[in-house]
Amino acid sequence: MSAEPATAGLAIKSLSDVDWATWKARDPATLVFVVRDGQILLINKKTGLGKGKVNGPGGKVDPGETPEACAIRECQEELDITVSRLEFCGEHRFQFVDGYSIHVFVYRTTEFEGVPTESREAKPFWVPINEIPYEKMWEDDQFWLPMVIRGDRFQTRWIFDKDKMLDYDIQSDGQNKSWGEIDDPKMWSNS
Ligand code: 6U4
Repeated sequence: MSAEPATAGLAIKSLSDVDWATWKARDPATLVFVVRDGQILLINKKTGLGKGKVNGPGGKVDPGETPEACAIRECQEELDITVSRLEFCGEHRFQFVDGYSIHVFVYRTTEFEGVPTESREAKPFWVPINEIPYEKMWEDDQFWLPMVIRGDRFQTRWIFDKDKMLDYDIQSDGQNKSWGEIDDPKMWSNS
C-alpha cells in the first residue's frame, strides 16, 4: 500500500506518462452510492481528500481489509448507517502529478438500515438523481456517476493536478444492468 508509483520522479501530464502495467496505488479506497425512491444519498465531505466537495461516503481501505468491508465500515463511521447488498460498479485509478495515487472501488446499493446522520467527517443529504450537483463534486464524477446509476460497469484511469483533471480514459462493458444484477467484485480483477 505504500509502494512508490511507477511514475516517481517523472513529470506526469497525461495517461501516457504513467506505466500502468506496474502501477500500484499508494492507497486503496472506496465510494458508496445509496439510491432509494429516485434519490441518491450524497455527503458534504468535511475531512480528508476532497474536503469541501460533495461525494458519496467512503474512504481508505485499512490494511488487511477487503474493499467491500471498507465500504460498509465507512458508511457506518461517516453516516451511522448499515449498508447491505452492495453491488460492485467499477474501479478508478487516480494518479496525481505530485506522485500521490489512489485506487477507488465503487459500490451501489438500495439497502441500508438506520438514519443517515452527520458526523465529524460527513454531512449527508438526499438529492433526486436528476439533480446531482456535479459542479460541487470532483471533476471526474459527471463522467461516471451516471454509469453507476445506469448500471454500466467501468474501469477508469485519471490524471489529476490537485483537483484539476488533466487526462482520462473510461472503459465500460457498455451493458445496462438492473439493480441486483451487479454483484461480482472479482469480475474485473485488480491486476
Ligand atoms: P483518513 O482520515 O485520511 O483516513 P478516509 O476517510 O479513510 O480518511 P479519505 O476520505 O481521504 O479517506 O479517502 C479518499 C476518498 O476520496 C475516497 O472515498 C475516494 C475519494 N476520492 C478521491 N479522489 C476522488 C476523485 N477524483 N473523485 C471522486 N472521489 C475521489 O469522486
